[in-house]
Amino acid sequence: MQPDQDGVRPNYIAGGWRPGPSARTNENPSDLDRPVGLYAHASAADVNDAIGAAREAAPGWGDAPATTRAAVLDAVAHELRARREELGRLLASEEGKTLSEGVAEVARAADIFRYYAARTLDPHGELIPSARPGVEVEVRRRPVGVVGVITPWNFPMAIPAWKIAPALAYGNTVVFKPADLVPGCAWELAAIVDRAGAPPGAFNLVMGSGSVVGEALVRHPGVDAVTFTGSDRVGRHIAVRAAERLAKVQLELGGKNAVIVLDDADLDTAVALVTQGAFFSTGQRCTASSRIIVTPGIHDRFVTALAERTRALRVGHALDPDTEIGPVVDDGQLEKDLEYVRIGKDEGATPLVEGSPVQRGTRGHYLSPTLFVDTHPSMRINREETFAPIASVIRVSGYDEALAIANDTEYGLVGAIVTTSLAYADHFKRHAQVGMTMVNLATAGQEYQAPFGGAKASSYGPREQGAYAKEFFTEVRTSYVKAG
Ligand code: TAP
Repeated sequence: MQPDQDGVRPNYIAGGWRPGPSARTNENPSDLDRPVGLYAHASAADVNDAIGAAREAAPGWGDAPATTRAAVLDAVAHELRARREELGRLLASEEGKTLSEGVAEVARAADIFRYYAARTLDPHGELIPSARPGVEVEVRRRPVGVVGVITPWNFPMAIPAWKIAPALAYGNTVVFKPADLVPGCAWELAAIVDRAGAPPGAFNLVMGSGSVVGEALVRHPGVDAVTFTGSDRVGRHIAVRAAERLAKVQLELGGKNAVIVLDDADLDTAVALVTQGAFFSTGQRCTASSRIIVTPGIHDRFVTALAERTRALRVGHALDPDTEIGPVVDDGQLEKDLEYVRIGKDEGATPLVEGSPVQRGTRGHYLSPTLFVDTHPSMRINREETFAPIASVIRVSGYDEALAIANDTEYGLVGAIVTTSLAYADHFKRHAQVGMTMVNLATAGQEYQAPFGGAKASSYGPREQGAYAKEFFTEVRTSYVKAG
């Protein structure tokens, strides 16, 4: 499928490409003078049609042999893997992460589709002994029906993949609304699913804003379940909308993730994993490390080494192979990032490395990273998710205080500890109030075959990824059977 004669890439509804009432330019944050392309916006009527098509396709897709669904998912995986360099460039161009990060994300999406192709052949039922003679109790997992998939802009390929692949694998049909800032990867994914042989209506793409397309999807009685990743504000709104009509909902929201660096930590390991977690992907990750909690015996050495590494980070065009930190996604996010640098200074934090907009060969949203020290846990930079290349160091007296501060947040996505002590590592794994813990590893870098999700305000509903995904994407039916 090529763009239409006006160069606009259309929506994908009921197995066909359909233009929308308007279109939006997909910006390239590394080079504002060279946009990525034009993408159609869907209307609320288009969304209704997509949901109608998904409803019509649901019985056939849900009852299709598992091998049929596996073949489609496998074909998607194959094309994603084969085109990972090209699609990684597109991803880096529209989102701003570096080319190597973009290619790795596409490869990961391919792995996710391949993984869920295999999951279609897992047993999805069990027999429970009955208390009555001659009776059998069967438990069977059935698809939920039509799933609305709503995704954020920061992982334009991986997050859609880890929602769409299990939805389809477990026999659901999908209406997918990507973030308006990154329609490019979503559009390519739709074209790939189409070529992979999904029947008409099994998968639909409706591009456009949250206020029109997202709302129409969330409110529609024909959508049985909504899986959402994004901000807490929108997530809470979606949860209320879903609850009003008793639709299933799964939310992955923000994070304010801590890394505890103890006196006995290996210094190089600590600096490397904090640099990775705090600044790579331009800090635009729900799993970013933003509160770095450090004990006194290592504090000064750690801060000196981290500041040196932070100053040396190369900020630049996402496609430049030398770049370590690509641009911020858009001007609104850049303004927000700079506002947090101002807030931190106003609150009395010391910007040991102060981030500021930087000029490069092309016009883009380039921002150097910020490292705050002498910060207090009550400061806004330590309480609010910044989604920016900003890290702040909190000095503590020892492990107990470090853990208390790490847990003193409304969020609970992931936490890390850097230590050579098995006792502290084990205590942290058991007492950190998060969904995922890391020991001597960065807060980012989760794997698709394991459950992903958080505690407290970071997540709501069943876990994503791995075999745990079936909790959300299936429902259980119990049958009592007596022969003759
Ligand atoms: P949001 O602004 O919440 O947007 C997420 C998605 O929801 C977008 O597709 C958005 O559409 C849509 N949306 C907005 N209003 C809606 C409405 N009323 N009804 C239905 N859909 C609506 O988040 P974002 O700015 O894209 O992403 C950043 C946030 O995502 C951060 O808070 C971050 O922590 C979180 N995040 C969490 C995770 C996990 S796994 N926990 C992973 C990545 C990101 P538009 O495109 O039109 O805005």
